[in-house]
Amino acid sequence: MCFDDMELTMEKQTNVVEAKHRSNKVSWSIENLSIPNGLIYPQPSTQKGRTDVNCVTNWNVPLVWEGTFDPIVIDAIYKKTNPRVGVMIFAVGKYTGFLKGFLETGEKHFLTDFRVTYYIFTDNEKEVPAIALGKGRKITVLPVPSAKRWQEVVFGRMKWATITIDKQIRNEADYLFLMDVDSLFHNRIGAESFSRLSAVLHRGYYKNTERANFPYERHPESRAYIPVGEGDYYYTAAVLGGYLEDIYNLVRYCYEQSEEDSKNKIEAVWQEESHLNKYLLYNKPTKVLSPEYLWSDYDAVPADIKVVRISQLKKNYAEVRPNGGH
Ligand code: UD2
Repeated sequence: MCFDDMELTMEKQTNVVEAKHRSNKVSWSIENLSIPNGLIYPQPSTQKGRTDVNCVTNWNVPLVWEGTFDPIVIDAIYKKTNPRVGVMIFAVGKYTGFLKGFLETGEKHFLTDFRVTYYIFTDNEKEVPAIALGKGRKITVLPVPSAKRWQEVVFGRMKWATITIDKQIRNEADYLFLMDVDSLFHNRIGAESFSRLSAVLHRGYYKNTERANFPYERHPESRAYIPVGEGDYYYTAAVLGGYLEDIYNLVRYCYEQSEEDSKNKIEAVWQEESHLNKYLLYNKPTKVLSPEYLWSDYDAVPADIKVVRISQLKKNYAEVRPNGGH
């Protein structure tokens, strides 16, 4: 390698966007794709399948839509290793009012045959409702400070998730989700959502938006900056999942980058979602979930969304957020 090449390689290395303190611990993983003998399910086809949407990314991982998996087969594969699933949800201030609906519908539709712990981060433990939970499922309440601005809460999710994984969750969960609480489950979310790192396409930008128009952070001063001309998709920060250590690397990255911005008095345009989008551009998810995995009651459901699995509720922003506003 000549000197110029070496310089180029070194420059490239310093440009790598990844968690500074990457965890290299081994977490639970899917080891093989075996299923129990005698499982009955329809024969899969090599010719028929979804043709109205793209079911694979250009880095060749699945883009998951209804009709691209068989729930019986995929649940059987993952059920075998019986992962301990954690769901981190924040309910700070008035958002505790969303817990009941989220948990009750989660019990009907979310990984129903799996072990699940809902980690509820809240400033008001008394408002956590008592919900009848299925076998192997529980709630753990984690206190966090109240906030004067909603922006503090959404950024704080990355901070408190990082701290709490280190302190507690690492010993209790194999697979972790981070979800917005102001939503209801309407249909199955199962093992098809599992992968090392699974991210959801934001419903607002998934089919008709040029990447130059994605709401990425465009100020070069911010650590979340993505130049025009780059980008795959725009992902929502409202639903995320992955192996524990992969989620840890992601939340820690977003936390540290937003701290850097804050030292420079910068707040990225879509807060933690902007940092998340930067991370996922350079650390590609191993599965991309269609907007079936987070729709919104504000929007009509188009023909390509055959099943709404979770939908964000309409909310009175002025009423629920400590400082109002959109
Ligand atoms: C968008 C994103 C959200 C986040 C936010 C950041 C979608 C569908 N949602 O949502 O994930 O990236 O923008 O700008 O893309 N929360 C509280 N108390 C508060 C405020 C927020 O507990 O006072 C929690 C709660 O879990 C809530 C979540 O933070 O579900 C996201 O906040 P939001 O729902 O107000 O943000 P929203 O809907 O604009």
